[in-house]
Amino acid sequence: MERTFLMVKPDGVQRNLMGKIVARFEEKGFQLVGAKLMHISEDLAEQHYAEHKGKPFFTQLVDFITSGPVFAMVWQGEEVISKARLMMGKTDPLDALPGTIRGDFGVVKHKNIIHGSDGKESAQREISLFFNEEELVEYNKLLDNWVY
Ligand code: DGI
Repeated sequence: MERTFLMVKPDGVQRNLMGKIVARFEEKGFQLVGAKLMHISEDLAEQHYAEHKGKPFFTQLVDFITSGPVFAMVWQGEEVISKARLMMGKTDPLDALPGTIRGDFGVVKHKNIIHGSDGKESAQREISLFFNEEELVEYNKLLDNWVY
């Protein structure tokens, strides 16, 4: 079963959106296998956003993601990587469709509520950047028989 890394960014935490965001993925039928509220160090932020190093918005990105606690999560499910991206909506909340997290809750690109891995490789890389194997919980839910 596929796994992805999702993170409620500092704006989402401050705006009390953690519960609503978790509920969307739970209701879809995906399974939460790891979660923690944490502050991101500058070093971790730079590693996480390494692909954006050198871009004009990089400093703003690192400052923002380290500006308050984030809610880091690992979710599991069929095609969860691409489907979570669909549920998040486009990067710029003004382009994100209503019904998506960014489309429903965000207004500006640099405060777009949620991060989600964009492929298998980044999911693996980001999960291991943020979580130890012992922090991820393997379990069965009876309800899964009604989802799958
Ligand atoms: O995978 P995404 O989060 O949808 O988008 P991404 O990987 O291209 O960019 C990572 C984050 O960087 C994004 O969530 C918001 C921020 N960002 C991307 N492009 C811009 C930006 N921030 C500003 N200020 N300006 C941009 O052009």
